Amino acid sequence: NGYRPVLVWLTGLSGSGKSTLASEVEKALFTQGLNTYILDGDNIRSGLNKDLDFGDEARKENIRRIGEVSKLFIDSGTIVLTAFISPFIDDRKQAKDLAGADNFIEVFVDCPLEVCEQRDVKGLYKKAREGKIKNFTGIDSPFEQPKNADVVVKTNEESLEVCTKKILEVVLKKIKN
Ligand code: GGZ
Repeated sequence: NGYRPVLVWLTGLSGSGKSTLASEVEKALFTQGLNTYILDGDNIRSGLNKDLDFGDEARKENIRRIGEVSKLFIDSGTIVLTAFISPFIDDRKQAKDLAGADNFIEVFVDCPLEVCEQRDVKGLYKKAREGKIKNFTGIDSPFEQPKNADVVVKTNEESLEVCTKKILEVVLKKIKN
């Protein structure tokens, strides 16, 4: 169908803006007539991965399965956008190897912990601080920042529009060659 299907992998803390950005980028791609699919906690952790919690091993397995599912979508010619914290460098690398480096775009949704915690859209940071949720990323579970992301968007400094544009540019370039 004339373009290269890619996996757009968003990584970042809870509340950094991954899902919002994925859906903005999807809208823009849709406008161009491109087929897309978003994988996020809402459609993966509630179903396929509902057996997994937030321990290190479970997160690893979460990302492994998401990588495999993403590959199937790519094979079908669909552009995939994933919005998971995906805190470990090795797991993101595994997804990249699975998709193939030529089909993979790593997007670091970079937002300081303090800002994510202030936003606290779902009140989860508060619960984590109170010890009501264990292993919360950024509080008592690690986040390994990407060192060579294809795109870095700073959602606390750049507007949603600018962040979306930055991602879109890289995606459009990649799918055309
Ligand atoms: C991090 C947690 C946790 C813990 C529940 N740590 O902001 P949200 O709510 O909607 O996104 C977070 C989501 C993280 O799931 P992921 O599948 O993206 O994580 S990972 O890639 O690390 O496997 C948050 C909610 O689930 N959540 N408990 N302990 N986020």
